Amino acid sequence: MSLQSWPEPVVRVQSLSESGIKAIPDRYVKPPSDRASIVCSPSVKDANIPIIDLEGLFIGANVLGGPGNPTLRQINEACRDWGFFQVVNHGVDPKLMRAMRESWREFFHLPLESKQQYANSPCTYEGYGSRLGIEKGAVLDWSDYYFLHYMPQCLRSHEKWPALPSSCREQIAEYSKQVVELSGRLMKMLSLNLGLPEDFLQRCFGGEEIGACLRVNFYPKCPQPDLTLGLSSHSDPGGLTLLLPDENVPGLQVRRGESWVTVDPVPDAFIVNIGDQMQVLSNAIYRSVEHRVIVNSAKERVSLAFFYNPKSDIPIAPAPELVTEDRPALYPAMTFDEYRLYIRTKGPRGKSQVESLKSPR
Ligand SMILES: O=C(O)CCC(=O)C(=O)O
Repeated sequence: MSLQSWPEPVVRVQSLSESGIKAIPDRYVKPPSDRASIVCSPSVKDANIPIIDLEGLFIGANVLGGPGNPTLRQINEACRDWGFFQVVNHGVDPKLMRAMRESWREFFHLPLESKQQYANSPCTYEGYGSRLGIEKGAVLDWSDYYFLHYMPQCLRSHEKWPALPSSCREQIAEYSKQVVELSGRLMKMLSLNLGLPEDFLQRCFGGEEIGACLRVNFYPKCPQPDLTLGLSSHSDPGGLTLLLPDENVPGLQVRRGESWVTVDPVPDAFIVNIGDQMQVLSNAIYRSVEHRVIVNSAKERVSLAFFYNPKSDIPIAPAPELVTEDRPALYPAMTFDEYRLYIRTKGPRGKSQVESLKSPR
């Protein structure tokens, strides 16, 4: 299989949705076991991922308080148990967050020709896209997206970011700067919670040379939401994800045992989740958890997923400090470049990749 081009002509889901079709094409119909209509078990019906207030936990880049700090303890618990949490009072400007989300909504509502000039290929995935994975005949998700690099600096190319709406490029730059700062603070908190020096995880990720990219997801209205998904179940391949959801339209579901919990977004919060690289580095003390997105017939949905990843060519393996006789290293070392080829080729597939890596005991 070649990552040079898509195996079939690209169909924009938004165009399908706007064409007024009453039934979705077979390409988008999921097998019954993957559909969103599976009822939640009563024990998780009212559950929601933890909401954590970061007020007063840091000054600038400095994290205040040690592992005994109640907020750090909450974060530690959330990383071990849910793999997901929402943060409020996180230091990123809420006005900028809202403006950024609205600019992207505007981008997706531009005429098709304006978006097509950014059409992406599976070679880098940068630009305007409508599928993940290059398997011919694969069942597809009900969404379009835009993917771009912010870091490393050598991959940042403003020409690959949308020129319209006119404020978009400037907003992307400022938003990404602020979200990278927040991610850096979270990395410190996670290091401390693992009993490691506060710069430990950042150093493992390559220090200043981390990777950071943004995927903006657009989920158009869907005439048969019960038959499909906006994004199939997956765990994120990278380090940490900071998601800015659509405030008014829930859609993200997080796996909880055999059930799925629909996240209720808190205004101006980020939804943070642990990615596979963090699961590997922490030797599975922290868990990357499967999630997926459901769609609906009444409202479109926009979300911005910011991925904070290790430098792409350094080997990531369980931290020796977290490997013991009782808990041997669960994963072999692998670079993120090697690791992400799996999702880029096969598309989203639950947790199959990180699980398949587990070293035989
Ligand atoms: O749209 C969402 O809520 C989640 C998006 C997501 O999981 C992703 O982009 O990887």
